Amino acid sequence: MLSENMQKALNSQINKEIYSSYLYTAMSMYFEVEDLSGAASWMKTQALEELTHADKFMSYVNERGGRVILEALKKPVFSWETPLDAFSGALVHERFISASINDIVSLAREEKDFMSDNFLQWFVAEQVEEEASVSEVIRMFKLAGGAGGGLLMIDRELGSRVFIPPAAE
Ligand code: OFO
Repeated sequence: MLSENMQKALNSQINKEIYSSYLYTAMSMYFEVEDLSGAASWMKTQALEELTHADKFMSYVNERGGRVILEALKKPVFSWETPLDAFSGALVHERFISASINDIVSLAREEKDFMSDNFLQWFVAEQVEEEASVSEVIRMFKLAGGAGGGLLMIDRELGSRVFIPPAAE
C-alpha cells in the first residue's frame, strides 16, 4: 500500500508527465507553423513518449492499491522566438522533471518504500537520456547558426525519429 504522501507525489508526477506531453504538442504545433516538419514530428514523438511515462506511473499507483487522481493541466506556452528557444525550453522542462523525480526518490527512501524507489529508478535512467537527447538537438541548432541549409539538414535529421512504444524497447 502506498503512503498518502507517496500517492500524492506520484499523482503530481502523473500530472507533470501529461503536461510534458501537452507542452511538447504545443512545440510540435509551433514547428508546423514554422515549416519545420521534422522538428514538429520529433516533438510529436516526444509528446507520445511522455504519455507512456504517465501511463507507467498510473499502472504503478494502481498496482500498489493507490488511487490515480487526475488534476487540471495548466496552459502551455505555445510560441517561441526561434527553434533553438523552443528546444532550450524543453531542456529547462526536462531538468525540472528530473528534479521532481529525484524528490520522489528521496521521499521513497525516507519512507523506506523500496518498491517505489526501485520503480523510480527506470525514470532516473530515462531522464539521463531525455536531457541528453534534447541537449544534442540544441548543440546541432547552435552549430547550424539558426538558418539556411544547416537548419534544413537538422530538420530532416529530426524527422527521422520514430516512436518506439515501451513494450517494444
Ligand atoms: Fe520527458 O520525461 Fe517524462 O519522465
